[in-house]
Amino acid sequence: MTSSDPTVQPVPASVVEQVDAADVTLSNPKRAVIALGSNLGNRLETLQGAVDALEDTPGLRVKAVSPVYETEPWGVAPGSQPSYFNAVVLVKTTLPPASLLERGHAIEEAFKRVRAEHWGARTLDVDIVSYQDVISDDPALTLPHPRAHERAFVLVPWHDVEPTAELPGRGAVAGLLARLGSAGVEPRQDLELRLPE
Ligand code: PH2
Ligand code: MG
Ligand code: MG
Repeated sequence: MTSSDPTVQPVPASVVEQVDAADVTLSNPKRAVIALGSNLGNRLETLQGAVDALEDTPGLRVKAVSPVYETEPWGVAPGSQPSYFNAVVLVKTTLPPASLLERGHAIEEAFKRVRAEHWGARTLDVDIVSYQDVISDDPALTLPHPRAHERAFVLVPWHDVEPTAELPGRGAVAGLLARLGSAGVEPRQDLELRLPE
C-alpha cells in the first residue's frame, strides 16, 4: 500500500491536535536535566510547584524527580543567606533549549523571583544543567551549565536519579563527585517531592 492508495485517508488535523494536547507521546523528544533551588519562603512547596509547572508545560514530560537536599549557599559569605533546598528533575521534551530556558524563567517569575543581586537569595532558581549532549557557548544559554561540574548540590541529586549520568564535555557525574565530595549537601529524608501523575 502506498500513500497514493485512494483507500488510505489522511489523519484529520483535529485528531493530530488532540493527540498533541493529550501529550500521550512526544515525538523525537530530547532529554534535559533541570536543577531547582530555593532559599526563601516555603522552599519545599516552591520546589514542588516548579516540578508541577514543568509537567504542565506542553511538549514536556517529567521523567524523574530527585530526593531533596538542604545545602549551604555557594558563592556567598558563610552565614549570610539561608540554606537552600536543591533537587534535580529529568525531563523529556520537544522544546528546543531556548524555549525550555524561557519556560524556566516564566516558572521563576510565577514564584515571584526578584533578580536583585547576582547570587542573591531567591524563592526559585530553575537552571538547565544539560540538554542531550549539546555543548554550546551561546551567551544566552551555555550548555551544559558552566558551573554544574563544580556544584555538589547539582551533581549529588542528579547522581541519585541517574547513577550513570554523564555531563557533556566533563565526563561521568560519579567521577566528578568522587573528586568534588559532597560537603554541605545534606539529604532531607523527611521530605519528598512528588512525581506528577
Ligand atoms: N544557586 C546559586 C548560588 N548558590 N547555593 C546552593 N547551595 N544552591 C543553589 O542552588 C545555589 C547556590 C545561584 O543560582
Ligand atoms: Mg543557579
Ligand atoms: Mg539560574
